[in-house]
Amino acid sequence: MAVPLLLDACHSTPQQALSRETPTDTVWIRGLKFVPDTLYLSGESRVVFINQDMVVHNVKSLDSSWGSPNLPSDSSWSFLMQQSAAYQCTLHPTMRGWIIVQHADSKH
Ligand SMILES: [Cu+2]
Repeated sequence: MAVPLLLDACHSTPQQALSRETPTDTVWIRGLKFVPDTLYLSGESRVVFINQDMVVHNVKSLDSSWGSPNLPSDSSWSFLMQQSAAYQCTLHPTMRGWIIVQHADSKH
């Protein structure tokens, strides 16, 4: 009898708390491309990479400061982006993408 209430609470609150704290953006991996290849973030944001291809990909920054494990088809990986970065799939080095973190406190 208490179960429906519990489920309802789980469904509504954590989701809202998450989105208020950290905006989330998505980069799709499809057709041997990162889509969008350039992602603009207004401040620090969590980025989810979703591999929609039939082959394994990964996501690694060119300066090696962060990177995903190999991502099988239909899997995803997320990372909190704090600064701009260029990244690639090391399995397919022609696959390149860019994260641009725009900070609101930029000086004039
Ligand atoms: Cu790849």
